[in-house]
Amino acid sequence: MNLVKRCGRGRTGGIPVLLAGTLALASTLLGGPATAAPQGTLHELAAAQGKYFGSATDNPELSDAAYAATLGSEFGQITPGNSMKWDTTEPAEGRFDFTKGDVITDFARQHGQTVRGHTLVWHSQLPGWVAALPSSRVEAAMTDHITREATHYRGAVAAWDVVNEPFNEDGTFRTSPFYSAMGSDYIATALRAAHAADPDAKLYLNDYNIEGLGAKSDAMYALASELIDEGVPLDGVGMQAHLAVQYGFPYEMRENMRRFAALGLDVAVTELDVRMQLPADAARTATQSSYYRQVVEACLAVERCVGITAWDYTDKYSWIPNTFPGEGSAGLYDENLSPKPAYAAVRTALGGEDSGGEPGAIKVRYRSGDSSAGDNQIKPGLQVVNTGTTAVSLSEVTVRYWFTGDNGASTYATWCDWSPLGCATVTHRVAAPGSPSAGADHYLEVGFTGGSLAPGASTGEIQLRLSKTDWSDFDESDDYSHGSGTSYGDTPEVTAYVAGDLAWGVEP
Ligand code: G2I
Repeated sequence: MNLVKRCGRGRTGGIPVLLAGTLALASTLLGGPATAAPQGTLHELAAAQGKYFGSATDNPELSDAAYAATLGSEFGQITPGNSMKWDTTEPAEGRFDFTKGDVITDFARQHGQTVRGHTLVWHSQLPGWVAALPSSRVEAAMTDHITREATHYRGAVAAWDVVNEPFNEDGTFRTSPFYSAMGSDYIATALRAAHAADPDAKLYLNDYNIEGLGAKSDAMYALASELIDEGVPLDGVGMQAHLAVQYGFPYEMRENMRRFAALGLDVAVTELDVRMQLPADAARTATQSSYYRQVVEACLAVERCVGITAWDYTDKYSWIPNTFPGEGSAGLYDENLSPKPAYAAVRTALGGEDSGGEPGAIKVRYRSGDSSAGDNQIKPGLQVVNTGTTAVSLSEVTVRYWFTGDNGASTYATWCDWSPLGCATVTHRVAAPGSPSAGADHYLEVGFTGGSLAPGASTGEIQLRLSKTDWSDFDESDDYSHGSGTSYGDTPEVTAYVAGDLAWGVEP
């Protein structure tokens, strides 16, 4: 839904006008019920879009009646947080115990939920006896474990995280008893064993920090491509999505999902939570809501994204405080099992475009930093200003400065020369639109790794620069966004977007 009324193109006139939606957004950010959000549980809203919405759970929590009631009603899928891990299911070699996992699959059956099995092969929560095996015995132990467990849960588990967390942060394979014994072949061996035991289950590789484009997701992509080429049974990739408001939102999550989908794989968001430094405050809470919302939007935008699982849905049973002291508040519900603003944000996002979401009220001010419109560099100065009444999460904001590449190289270098935010916070790249228009066959896209813009606040000046890689000259005089003014003014020819929706200006 484009809420920006397209006005004249003059540099002084034609300031875009923001239309409705403000009330619903304000209510969402304040944590009240989203005014225009449709009825239905998170899972029902997701199911209406062809996805599931689920939660992790664990055996001790199920005795908490209020917790179990919401788990059973609001969510259409559950993942056992611990009950199907190797240390629980085969604590001693050949001694299998599926009692805890069975409680989870029973709960799911009683509540009409699907189950993601988690996890067959993982370096962690692995009983000591596996690491103590001579490497010549590891493969047989692994295939036996997979065979027994996947056979036991046949029919009760819709998808398996067959191998969990195979990569280091730099994209190299993580060392584990399996990798040490078999090299990376252990992954194909594990997938084949799982497929033999349960040919109907969807088989996944699952990892964290692979939500955006980067070295680790490149490694997962390369592995998945190779496995597919070799005919290894692989159905999907799980992106855990343990996010944190103090870090940027995963870079190009949608694009990343799309490349896995293009391999013919399903994608699932398997362990979503968004932690923050405590105490939670308004800005952190707003950023958290926007991260949750962006994950939902990414999944909705990619057909092969099958669903989202929160890890766990409530702060009451979150793993975060134990692992990251001083951090928490990562879930959709608070410790008292009350929904948080993030819950409303997820509902709004799941309700689609007509549920009252507003793209955010921002404007762009621009000045030319160029003394010459005919030299080999373009030097826009930009400011983003929040013109609304609620905080805007900068990680959702992108700005496009439109120009023509003219003759010479069609590859570019871009720089942030100065910004009071710190240039490390500012991302920049040159891209080409699907179809070029007059004065605009390229644009400089500026984004932010994080931060929040309070109502009325400005990012302050961001001094940007770009050149072609062959340093040939531009003719900026006909560029769509180019102006010659050297002091800042509102500029609708420099467009801005919030969560991908046009929020300011007029596109060429
Ligand atoms: O660490 C967060 C998740 C990252 N991806 C894989 C997931 O399997 C992992 O889940 C968490 C569970 O949510 C925690 O509940 O995995 C942790 C262990 O790696 C789990 O924590 C463990 C505690 O460390 C143990 O002290 C405790 O005995 O949970 C165990 C059972 O409550």
